[in-house]
Amino acid sequence: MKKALITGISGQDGSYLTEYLLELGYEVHGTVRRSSIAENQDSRLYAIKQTPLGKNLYTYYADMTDEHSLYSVISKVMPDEIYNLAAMSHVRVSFDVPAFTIKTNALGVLNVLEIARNIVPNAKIYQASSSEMFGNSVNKDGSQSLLTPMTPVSPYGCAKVMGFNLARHYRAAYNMHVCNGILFNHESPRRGTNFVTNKVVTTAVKIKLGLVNKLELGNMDSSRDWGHSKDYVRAMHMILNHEVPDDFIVATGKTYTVRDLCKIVFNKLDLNYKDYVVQNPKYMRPEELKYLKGDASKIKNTLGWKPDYTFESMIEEMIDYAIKK
Ligand code: F7E
Repeated sequence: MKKALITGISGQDGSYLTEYLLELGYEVHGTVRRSSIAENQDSRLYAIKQTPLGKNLYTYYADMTDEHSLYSVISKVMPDEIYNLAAMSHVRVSFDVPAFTIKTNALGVLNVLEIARNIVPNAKIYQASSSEMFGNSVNKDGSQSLLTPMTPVSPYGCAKVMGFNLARHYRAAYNMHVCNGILFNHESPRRGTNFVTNKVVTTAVKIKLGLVNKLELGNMDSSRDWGHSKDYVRAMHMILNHEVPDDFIVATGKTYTVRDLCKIVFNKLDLNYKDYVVQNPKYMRPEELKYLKGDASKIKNTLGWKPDYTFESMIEEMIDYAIKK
């Protein structure tokens, strides 16, 4: 039985990746951070633990900034594959807690790589890199590719650039199997409701049910390339199991503004977003990443990856889930 270790297993991607790997026959181990609300720590894993495959799932307390805790877990599990997903993942919040973000998202990567180099040098390591690394760089054809300059516009983006470069450095310097997946935005019903897709979906559903009467947003003109987390965790596994360690972009190649998102979600509920959406400066960022549209041709051509979901089918799944909830 192959052993995978997922840092940040309780997040959106961690939970989908857990299901995917358990179904492939892996033993899955993961780190969770202590939170004052016990139920929040592993709520996304609760249902998985109840299934027959749940017996092959193990979780441990650890923190990316606490190298002792990472050392304990890695030396105990001795994983064949490490998926480094743990991060402070909210870009707006990274402006409020910049040092914490850098410690977690950049130095945390160093902790994992350095411990792996000493204990499990042959483990395959996946680093969760992000389209936020590109900042406002756009190629002439209107996309971001592997050659696009990285000019991050947030503490989150700056930290992710460091993690990306550390991953490449450990691959080159120590001949380790370390890969970067540069993932563009990816969503699902399990997305936190403080990210824009699920904020729009859950609030629009509440408006439809008469529970609230407005939706407060920040910048509605920024554009994002939104895919589905389930498709993207499948890509992570493909990237890691390619015979040569390498870097890949995972994206849909389609882009929508936040305004388009509102229009589509409210239309599906027979509502007009203009009647409910108001702007609140509280949700604006000191510097905004304006436009993302990823060029995923390398992963499509080299590994044969393609998404199962469309933007519309993803939004419909999120709306259905919010209504049931
Ligand atoms: O914002 C705008 C906001 O927070 C998307 C993370 O997974 O993807 C994610 O980062 C856009 C931005 O995601 C609100 O200004 C307007 O332009 O959903 P988001 P993000 O910042 O793109 C990347 C790839 C990651 O790696 C990150 O970890 O929506 N926006 N009004 C708003 N955003 C939020 N959250 N809330 C608003 O009220």
